[in-house]
This record gives sequence, C-alpha cells and structure tokens, in this order.
Amino acid sequence: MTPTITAFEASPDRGKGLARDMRVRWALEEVGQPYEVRLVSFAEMKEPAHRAFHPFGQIPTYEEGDLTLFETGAIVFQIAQSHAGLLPDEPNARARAIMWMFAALSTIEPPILDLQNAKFQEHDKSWSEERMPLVIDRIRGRLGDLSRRLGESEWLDGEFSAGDLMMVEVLRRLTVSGILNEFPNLSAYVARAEARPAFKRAFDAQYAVFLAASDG
Ligand code: GTB
Repeated sequence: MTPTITAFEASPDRGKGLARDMRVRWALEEVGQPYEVRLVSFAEMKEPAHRAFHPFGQIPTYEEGDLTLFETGAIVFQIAQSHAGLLPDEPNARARAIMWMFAALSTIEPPILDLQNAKFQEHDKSWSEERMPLVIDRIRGRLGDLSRRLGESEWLDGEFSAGDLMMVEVLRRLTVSGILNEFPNLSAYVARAEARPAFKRAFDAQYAVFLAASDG
C-alpha cells in the first residue's frame, strides 16, 4: 500500500526543505518506501476536509490504508516501526533511538520554535528586542548539552537512526540563524546527515514542488 502524505502547495520556506513534510519524506526515503504527495494550500488546510485528517489544520499528514496520522513524531515512528532501517533490532538500542526522537521533539525543538515565534510573530512587540537574548541563550544551553553528548561521535547512539533523523531535522531550522556554527560538531553532524542519499532524494522532491509552483 503506497502511503500518501500532505505538504504545502507553496511552502513559505521557498524550497529550503524546512517544513515538516521534509522529515516524513526523508524517513520514507531511508526505508525505501515510495509515497505519494497531496499538496494543499493554506486555505485548504483549514477546511473541514483536511481537518478530518489533521484537527489542527496543518501539514504533514500520513495516510496508509485505513490508518491516518498527523504529528511528525508519530508518523516517523510508524514508518520506522514498520520498515527496517531506522530503528535498531536490539531492544535497548531501539528504546534509546526512540528516546532521541522524543528528545529532539520535546527538549530541543521547543526553544528553537520560540526563536521562530520571536522573529516572525513577536518582532513588532515593545518587549521583543529585550526578550531575544533570553530566547537565544535557551537554545545555546540546549545545544551546548547536546554538543557535549555527541562529542566526536558520528551519530547520537551507534548507527544512524530515527533519533538522528528527527534531531537533524530540528537543528536544520537553525541554519539561517548562525547559532549552529557556534557548535562545530553539531554543524558537522547536520552536514553528515544532509549528505545521505535518502536526505538528498527527499530534499530534491520537495524542491521540485517549489520549482513547479514558481513556474506556474
Ligand atoms: N507538531 C506538528 C508536527 O510535528 O507535525 C507541527 C506541524 C506544523 O507546525 N506544521 C506547519 C503548518 O502546517 C508546517 S511545518 N503550519 C501552518 C499552520 O499551522 O497554519 C512548520 C514550518 C512552516 C514554515 C517554515 N518555513 O517557512 O521555513 C518552516 C516550518
């Protein structure tokens, strides 16, 4: 059964692969599972037809047979559980890879999202400039801890896993900010992951959507 995911018809990131369909595409490419994409406009995302798949009116969603999922953590976990290649077989190593997925989503991503909100939604507030150093320092704190744990290792825990995929996807949101460059081992970690053939296929697929939208 070929799964179908949803993605932005016109992503605001202009082809940089920063929207969250990228992590689902990448997971599917890593495990060699072909997929289809249904592109949705911002207006369509808020319509009842899309909200039936995603109560919060967002992308991505994942449909496979009679299973429909939203939330990239759940989607990538489902892909990793039902195919070989993204989770180790050994039970303890598998549990640790899943732990890193949660760490990416619940410990590293929130302060990074706070920076996006501060930059794009709160920049016109009187307190915005004063708050910014605090927002950036929270990210620095988390990245410092992550950088120390990664050290000179290639991946977070042994072989590349869904934990690395999710962590790299979260860290990629920081590339334009320059903060990641303060942690050379984390920059190298992201670059190593982006060099994976599966990442490149996923990136090219979402970029093709951007190019097609720009032509039209
Ligand atoms: N927790 C959910 C998950 O992990 O699936 C979050 C899903 C989510 O935030 N989806 C965003 C969305 O649909 C797209 S990825 N937003 C529209 C809305 O809420 O109305 C977030 C995103 C958007 C834009 C960029 N960008 O331009 O760089 C990057 C990431």
